[in-house]
Amino acid sequence: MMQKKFLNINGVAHTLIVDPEASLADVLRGQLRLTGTKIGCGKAQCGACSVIMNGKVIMSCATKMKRVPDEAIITTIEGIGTPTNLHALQMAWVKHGAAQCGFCAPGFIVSAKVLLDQNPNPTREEVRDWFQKHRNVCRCTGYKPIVDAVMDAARLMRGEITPEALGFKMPADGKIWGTDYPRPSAIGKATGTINYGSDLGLKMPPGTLQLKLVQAQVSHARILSIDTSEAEKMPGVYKVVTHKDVKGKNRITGLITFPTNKGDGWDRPILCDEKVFQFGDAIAIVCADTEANAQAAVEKVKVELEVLPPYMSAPAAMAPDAIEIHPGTPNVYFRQNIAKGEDTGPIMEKADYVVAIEDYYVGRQPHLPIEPDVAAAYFDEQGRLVIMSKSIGLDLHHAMIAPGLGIEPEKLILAQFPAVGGTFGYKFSPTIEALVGAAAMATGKPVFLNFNYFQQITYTGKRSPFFIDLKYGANKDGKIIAMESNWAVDHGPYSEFGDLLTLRGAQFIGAGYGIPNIRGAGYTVCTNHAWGSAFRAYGSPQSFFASESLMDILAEKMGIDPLELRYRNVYRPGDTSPTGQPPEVYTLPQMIDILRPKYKAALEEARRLSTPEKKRGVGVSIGIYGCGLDGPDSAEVWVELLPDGRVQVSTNWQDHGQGADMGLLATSHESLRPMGIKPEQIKLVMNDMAVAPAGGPAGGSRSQFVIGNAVKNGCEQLLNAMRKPDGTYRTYEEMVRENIPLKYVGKWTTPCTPCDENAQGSPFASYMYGVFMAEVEVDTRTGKVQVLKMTLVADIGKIANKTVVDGQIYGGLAQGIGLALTEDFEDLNKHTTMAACGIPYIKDVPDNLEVIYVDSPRELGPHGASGVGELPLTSPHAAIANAIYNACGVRITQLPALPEKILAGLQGKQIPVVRRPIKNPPF
Ligand code: MCN
Ligand code: FES
Ligand code: FES
Repeated sequence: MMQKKFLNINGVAHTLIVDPEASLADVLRGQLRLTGTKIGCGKAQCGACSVIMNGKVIMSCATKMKRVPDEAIITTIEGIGTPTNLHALQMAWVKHGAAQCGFCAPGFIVSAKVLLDQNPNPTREEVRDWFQKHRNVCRCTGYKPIVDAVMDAARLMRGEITPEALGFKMPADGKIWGTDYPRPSAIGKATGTINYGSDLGLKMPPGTLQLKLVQAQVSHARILSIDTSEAEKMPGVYKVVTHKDVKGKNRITGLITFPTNKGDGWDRPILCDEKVFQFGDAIAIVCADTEANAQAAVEKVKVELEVLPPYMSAPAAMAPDAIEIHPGTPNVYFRQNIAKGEDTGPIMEKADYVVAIEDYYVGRQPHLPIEPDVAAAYFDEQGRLVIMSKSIGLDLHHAMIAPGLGIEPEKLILAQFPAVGGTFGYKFSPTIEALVGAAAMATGKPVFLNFNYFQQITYTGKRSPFFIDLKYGANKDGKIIAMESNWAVDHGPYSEFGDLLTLRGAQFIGAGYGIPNIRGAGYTVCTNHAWGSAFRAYGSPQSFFASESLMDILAEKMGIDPLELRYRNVYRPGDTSPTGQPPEVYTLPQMIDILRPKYKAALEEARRLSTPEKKRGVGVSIGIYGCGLDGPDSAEVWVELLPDGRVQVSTNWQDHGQGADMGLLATSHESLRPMGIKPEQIKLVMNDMAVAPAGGPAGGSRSQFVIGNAVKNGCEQLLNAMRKPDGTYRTYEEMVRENIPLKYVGKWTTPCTPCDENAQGSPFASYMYGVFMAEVEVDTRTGKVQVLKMTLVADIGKIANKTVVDGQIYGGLAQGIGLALTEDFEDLNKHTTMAACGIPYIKDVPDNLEVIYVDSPRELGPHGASGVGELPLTSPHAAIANAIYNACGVRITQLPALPEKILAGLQGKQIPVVRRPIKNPPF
């Protein structure tokens, strides 16, 4: 039964026929195509769907049409301002980089509009209170840029500043490199006009099939039969696709590169055939005319299973009686040794100080982008299958899914949606690309699939937990002379990149210190919990949690200050990394010098303000990460002079929200600046394999460094071709007249050597370095920790865009706070919503985030730049754990540091821990 509604939406009177049970969000987006309003959690937890109704902020996902009063006055982001007529809030959002992925921006902006209507002169704390109350969540920005934007918008609305103050001021030298030039996609994001996957999905042509998945509800099982006959008869159903319809090998290949891996990398089905390996595994795809019809038919697919024991952690899967999850491949399928310098045994015996820890554990951190996973597929006019998704590795995923789908590589094109609402690395793995591909191939029709948030959480990859044992031996001066490590990686059921991740343990446990002698081994373990995918800082948060906690333990044992102990040990000329590589810069001592006075002041303040109920503490840590894929890493960029004098720069520098468009523009502009080009004369062509070459995946904080160098190379070739003997530059017409080619292929490869079987090598040509400081307050009655301030002294080389890098760091620090205190994906019954997974809301993240950059140009970096994306998440959580200990004497060994663990520690009880894995398993 439908209802007639009279509504005033963005100043326009609408008569609508609606389903009273439909949500306002669905009506706005689906019926009115007002796609600026986004749907994230779908459960009144994130505020992405916020709109204004009769002067109040409401969550439209949770507002049924029957509760929308007749003649309601509704304002969506489209009613706030437009690209050519921006509202003050939108101008300020652009200025402050408050939209990174931008998926949260419309919800925040409409929410802030009501705040400023009610309170034109709010304090920062009032702004924070407002967003806390209205549950506006941002996963990218760390919130600070959003508060900055609201404060500036309020100033503009009060007439205290002019709109020009929020615009970009071009410096006299015309240089945008290193400035706060706004990213090209900022206006589209702040106005809700740029299309994300779910928006484009609504705008697909008639006849597009809507897909829903039949997913496993158990974690480990043998499939006995799949019966689709009843489902196929359901209304609107076009076809139910199973593994039998997949033309190729029906496997996603992990492109295994390590010969000692006991698996073959062909372990992940596109659609399950013989076994279910984890909860949520896709068994069938219902293709129907509408989402509702597809969902109804999902219930009718009959799957007969023989349920097997699920191994939900590395210890369980390593137990001697555990069966092989992938028959024929042992559950412990890869071992990575590390051996640097001399045998550590005798050195430990002679060491003045020896400290050791066991089973340090960083859990299965969920990525929690606000936008759930989404993909579409269709055949183009050349008969090619085009898959659009949130992929951050288009060319990589192409190679991973083409054989499984059974498609000729040249017949498959991958592209990103125009905007992607955050991935933080989960999209380094293909997720639903092969599913939409298989459905399009089986039906010949355009298809569309959008996960809900439950699916996003339960069926995308997660950070892989590490269990780490670690020992340091130090001399009487506190110099670490030997390290012994042992680590087990719970990589879930799919092996893709699991060997590489295990190698990260060798590369980053103890990184930052010139430890001359190291022995250890890491093991990759197959389990039935969520498959391991990349997560920002991949492998390093696990590594640093152990090595940076042990650093504090050593300092305490020696009776010296933890920052000073680090100062004695950090890389100096002559030192090498755990992989035996000399660092490319030696900035860590200088960085500690910068932090020292702030650290002393913070300790002093903590002492002064501590009370028995609220104990304060300060902790520090070192964090390092490499920029690049391991070993030689390449990118390609096309640079072409266009007839109108503009230069077109094309590459796949995939954007998750980090600012690929800005990085490409700034780097191109700086490289082409000698010809006097303006930024608006550079045309970017990005993230579509049909029109742009491989830049390589946007992981490993590699893009600015690696793609940036290819950009520079291509631009230099064009400039050389355009340059006349007198030093001026040819026009397009002159180039054509002189028959000089207009298009140049820029290429660059990192001069790296991969690590050998002892993890020795030079895997990365540039690193990012950070010294973190956390200031916390522990409530001794509840065990709850509040982070009061985070400080990061950062060496990221030269900066391409200041607003972008600030935003990257604030956002990464916020994720570090989540990792330290709240975030987890462990319990399949509990950790199923954004809030239950522990996403930090604005009041969980301090407004006081301080970043200090050291100016240290990289010789190999494009215009001196290194990377930034992952640095802020390398070890902020270790600083927080150290600060908790400093505050109240409780040492948390397994994250997250939930209140109950801290309370147990305060009461002298055993702190609950995850089961311990078998040490040195047979291999
Ligand atoms: N940059 C800069 N100056 C430098 C280094 C980088 O201005 N010296 C800019 C670059 O131009 C780019 C950004 O900083 O806009 C990040 O650059 P880089 O460190 O090279 O990383 P990538 O572009 O390869 O991005 C990936 C990185 C990773 S691996 C993850 S995971 C991640 C991240 O960046 N996921 C993100 N940042 C994210 N930010 C958002 N909002 N959403 C994600 O999903
Ligand atoms: Fe509605 Fe999250 S609150 S989508
Ligand atoms: Fe807020 Fe990405 S910018 S979620």
